Amino acid sequence: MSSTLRRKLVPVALSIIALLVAAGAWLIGCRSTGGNATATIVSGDADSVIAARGLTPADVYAAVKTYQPSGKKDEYVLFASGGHSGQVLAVGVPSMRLLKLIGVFTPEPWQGWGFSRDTRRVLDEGDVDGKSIHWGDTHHPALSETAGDYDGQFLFINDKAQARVAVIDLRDFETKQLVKNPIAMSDHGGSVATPNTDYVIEGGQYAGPLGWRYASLEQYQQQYRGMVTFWKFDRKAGRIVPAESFSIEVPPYWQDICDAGKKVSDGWAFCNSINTEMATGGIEQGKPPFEAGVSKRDMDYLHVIDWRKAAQLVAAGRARTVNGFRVLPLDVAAKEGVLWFVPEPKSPHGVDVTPGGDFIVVSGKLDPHVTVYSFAKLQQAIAAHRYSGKDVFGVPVVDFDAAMEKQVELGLGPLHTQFGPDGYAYTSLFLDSAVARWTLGGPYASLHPEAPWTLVQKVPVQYNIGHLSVAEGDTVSPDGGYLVAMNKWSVDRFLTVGPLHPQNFQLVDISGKGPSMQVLYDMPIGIGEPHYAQMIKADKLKAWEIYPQIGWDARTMTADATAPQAGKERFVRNGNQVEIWMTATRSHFTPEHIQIKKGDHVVWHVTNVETAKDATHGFTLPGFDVNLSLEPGETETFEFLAEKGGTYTYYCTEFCSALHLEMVGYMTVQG
Ligand code: K7E
Ligand code: CUA
Repeated sequence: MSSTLRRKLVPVALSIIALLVAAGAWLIGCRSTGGNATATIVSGDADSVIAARGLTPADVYAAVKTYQPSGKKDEYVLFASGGHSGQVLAVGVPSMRLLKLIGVFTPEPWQGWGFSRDTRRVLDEGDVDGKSIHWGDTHHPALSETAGDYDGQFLFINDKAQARVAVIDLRDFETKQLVKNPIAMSDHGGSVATPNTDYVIEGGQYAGPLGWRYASLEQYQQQYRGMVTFWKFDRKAGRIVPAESFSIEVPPYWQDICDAGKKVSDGWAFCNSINTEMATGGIEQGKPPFEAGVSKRDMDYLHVIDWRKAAQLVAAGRARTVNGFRVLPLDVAAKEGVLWFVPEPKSPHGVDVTPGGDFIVVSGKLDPHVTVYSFAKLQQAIAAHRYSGKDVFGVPVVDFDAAMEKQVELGLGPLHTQFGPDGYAYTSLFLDSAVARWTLGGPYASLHPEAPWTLVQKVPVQYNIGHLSVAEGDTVSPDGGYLVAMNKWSVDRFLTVGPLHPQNFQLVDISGKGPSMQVLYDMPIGIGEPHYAQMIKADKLKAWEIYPQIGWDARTMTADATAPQAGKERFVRNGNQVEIWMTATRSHFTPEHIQIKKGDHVVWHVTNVETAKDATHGFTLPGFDVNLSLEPGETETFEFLAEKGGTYTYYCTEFCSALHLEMVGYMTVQG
């Protein structure tokens, strides 16, 4: 609504309200916040509230579709990237209630994430050249998969800024590992799980000399490179194994998004690229700026990768090492049948494999179409050497028409595509601010009455949608029903909270057929900026309600035999080395007095010995940057050097009981 229009409507709205109040209507209150607030403080029956709030039948439908009666649980959990907050959001769908903000690349004090010795050690695994980096730019979460279906065990997410990947264990929703990519400083095409989570794919973004050593931009074509990394995942250990992982060296084309093949295309990976121009910018020297240089060509290259073949070549010793990491050289990848290119239009962003693995859908930001490639045609073209040539690095370029199945016109700025169970595809339209529903052809054509490869409906979203996520939408058997649009702007949708506006998740009903999509719910998120999300059926998650044993170490996911236990609390001094074993229960710590001396080095363990669900205790030692979250059974450790004398009160930071304020102790440092 324009502000002029708003100014005109406010007095009108106010006089209507005055009329209703004067008439003794049930409207007993309203707020005005610049003209677009509807009265909410109304009493009476449902019909009265609907009338007073001016709700349309569509509004009422949206309300009853999303409302969860108190105590009722959601059907899906959306794991959404928290963008440059470095965190992950877990959101219940369809209620869009925020369940948890999982600390990943950034310290998060409520969870004690980064404020104990061992959580800090995990964060430190992401150090870059010995420097602590305590934030990340999270883009693409990936749930672990078994036979192409989300299995609810692990979640992976990348940090675009530093090319790192995190492993989150979904038994306790905590981050267990960070790995820093040893050969690249930025990533984007990840995280993507292969259909059995043998590998987690991390494609690069901005090219650089491998290992980010120095090389002049004059040497861009000779020295700069892209990469696609395959991190080996050990499901039993719940860890990525860098020694069994490898990268493929690729040209400095700025790889963008990757997806893994599935079913018929299992064993393959597909990545966009955006800078086959190899533009190097330099606007300040009168050269074309990156935005012009990078989007000069009509076509960039979809990278087609046979990763099983790459793994075989690496195992056979064909890799070289960069920073101790195995890298399959570009010339080997090009010659030995690992890497092909297919032209893709125009400033591509988004590559998504259909549930059967049979088509690869690519969007070009500057092309109103999505381009659909057939995996079968691609294979035939490769087998028959139907190439339009080679790129300057010797990589064969598959003839566009030989691999292309269809181009479907959808609208302006198509980005990402997801799939439903019914042969529908959903593509975000960034410039149109809309979600397009369209029909797949080929083996999916019989699933819907409309013509194949046809736009069915565009539903407006607010505004500038990036990714979208359909329930189980990245699996071999999507659920559909709900779609979440992740929008970059919200401009006029929410109360103003300063110039940094909330970002907006919108829940879209896709349960019907044909042109029946409807926006159900707006959810501002308190952090940003979201990129991708995956939505899993809630009953696939087998999260623990409580740790299995007292003295549980959430980093190793085992009981720690040396952890403090009730009745065995102690204080041990060895010269100026002090070690403390403390327990927490409602509503006291044992011990309550800690007396140390200036110059002591202290190692302090605390176990929450509770066995009741949700009986979490906090522990803070003020002035020492220590804040623990001790879930029932959990043990944590912190260390510090007592550099000066003083008196400190440690206390429980969770309001755990009526006598929570009394859950406290004194640490005196003599000296
Ligand atoms: Cu934001 Cu997938 Cu990083 Cu598109 S990406 S929006
Ligand atoms: Cu324990 Cu408050």
